[in-house]
Amino acid sequence: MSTNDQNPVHYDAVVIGAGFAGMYMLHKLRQMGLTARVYERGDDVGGTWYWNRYPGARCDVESLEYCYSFDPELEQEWEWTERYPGQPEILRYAQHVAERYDLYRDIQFNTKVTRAAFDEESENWHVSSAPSIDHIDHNHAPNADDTDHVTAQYLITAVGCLSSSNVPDIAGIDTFQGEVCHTGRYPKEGIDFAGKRVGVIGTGSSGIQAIPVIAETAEHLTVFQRTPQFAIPARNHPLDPAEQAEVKADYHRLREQNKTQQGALGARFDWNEGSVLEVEVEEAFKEFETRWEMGGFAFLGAYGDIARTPEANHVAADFVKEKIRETVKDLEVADRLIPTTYIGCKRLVLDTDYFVTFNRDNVTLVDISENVIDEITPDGLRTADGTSYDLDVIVFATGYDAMTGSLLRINIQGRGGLPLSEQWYAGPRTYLGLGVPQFPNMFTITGPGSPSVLANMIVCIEQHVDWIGDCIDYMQANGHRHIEATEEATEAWVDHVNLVASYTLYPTCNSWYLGANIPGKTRVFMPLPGFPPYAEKCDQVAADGYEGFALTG
Ligand code: N01
Repeated sequence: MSTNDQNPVHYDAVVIGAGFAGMYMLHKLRQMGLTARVYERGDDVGGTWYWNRYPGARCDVESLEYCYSFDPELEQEWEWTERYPGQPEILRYAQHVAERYDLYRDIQFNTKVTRAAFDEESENWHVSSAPSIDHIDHNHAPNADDTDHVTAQYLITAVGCLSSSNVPDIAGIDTFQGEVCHTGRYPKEGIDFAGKRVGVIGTGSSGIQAIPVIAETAEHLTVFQRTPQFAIPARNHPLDPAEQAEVKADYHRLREQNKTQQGALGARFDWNEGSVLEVEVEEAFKEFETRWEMGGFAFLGAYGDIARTPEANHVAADFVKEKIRETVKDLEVADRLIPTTYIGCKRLVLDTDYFVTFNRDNVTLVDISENVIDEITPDGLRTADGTSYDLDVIVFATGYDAMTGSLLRINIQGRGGLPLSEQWYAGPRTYLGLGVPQFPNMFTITGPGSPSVLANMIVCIEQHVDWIGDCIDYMQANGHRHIEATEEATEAWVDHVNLVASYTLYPTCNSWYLGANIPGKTRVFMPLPGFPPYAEKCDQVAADGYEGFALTG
């Protein structure tokens, strides 16, 4: 629907993003009898799973837990095929959901929201959008005349925490004559690596998943590593139909049990609360070995203090370091692959054949921690020591401007034209990760200050969408037109997030949780560890008439 400045169409809500958050939000708003328009940069639903089509892309949360629970029929009818869902299967699931609930008709694809401003006179959000120029096909030319304007009472951001790609500003990047891509903007048609010299820059979750698969066909793969990462085997496998049936027979129980877990996942694993420091190292290693064979995040559940206590963390880290040394034949290469951070301090990666890939003759590891990439050249790249690497393809697996990047690249203005970038100049400030002072009726699904990336994202999305729906219901029932987080509650919440994080080892390394991966980004811990107390707090706030929010109108 195209509208203009003079006569904008009005909706109850505008939702930005048609990933899992935006889709469920739209469904919820419709169930409540509200009108909504969803804007999406891509040409289909799926969000992160629409964009991340790189080889090996797979979720690290198990299929049976990484799916909606809001409709028992949906969770019963969808059959997952593998322990962890691969990108194509998750995208099919998202498309199935969009079709099943007839969501497509209210989603405007290939469109990016450029500006959203709260107008104090009309007391509505004014939202401008334009054709997306960076959508995956790169075939939609921008046209300023195409700009759409609509108004809405509520602005709901569902932009994802990891969707603003970080492509490092390396000299000469535009001169490269070969193919170049970022894992988070991977071309739909794919890339044929056969017979090519490929360079992958970055060894986080995306790089670690892509590297073994690319190595299988590339003539030569050079991995440019700035920081080595801990990785645990995922042990993906076809999903046993009997296991799936067993879970589905009592799905509700698993969902409820997951909500009692710190990460809102993995309730089927045994999470041991004991200390690794109270057992002999041999016994601890035996336990780690069992969990290593099991695969997945169960490894971290071996002992309760791994994420909190440096000495406990060292024991778990030593186990994984030993595994790396056992796996990688060239000891010098093994040494370069061994992380020096606490395990789990950066997001723990689940891998499939990552370390063993470095035994292949066609794979080279280049340490760029000090010997940085100086320049990208027409034929490849050159590192600071003067070595040139001839490449046909460069894959940036360099991550994201996480949690805030996707919000700040939209020109969002609150009361008095206050830009969100100004409100957040010293780092993101939210109340509950849901509301921002001076930005009335704006809700940020899985925003900074909520567990989001530290927990099962689908559980976090459902919890936020349900909370927002209840909140809007409450406002309508009580004749309120506005809700706005107070400064005091926000101040206290930001302090709380920092305090909780300080009890963990998370803030000790240069991770994207802290914004440390983006040059110049304010260093502040953005997500809140611990789903259960957070959900309880949100419930309490609602039960107390939205304590910490000002309700007016
Ligand atoms: O990004 P990352 P990602 N020059 O930021 C390096 C989720 N995810 O896309 O560590 C050279 O983790 C950077 O080095 P350093 C998951 O939550 C989930 O891999 O900053 N190198 C790092 O090695 C994950 O944590 C899944 O020193 C540069 C890498 O690039 C999050 O997304 C799959 C550089 C970036 O790693 C992000 O993962 C994929 C530069 N200028 C992603 N800048 C699953 O579900 C950055 N790097 C399994």
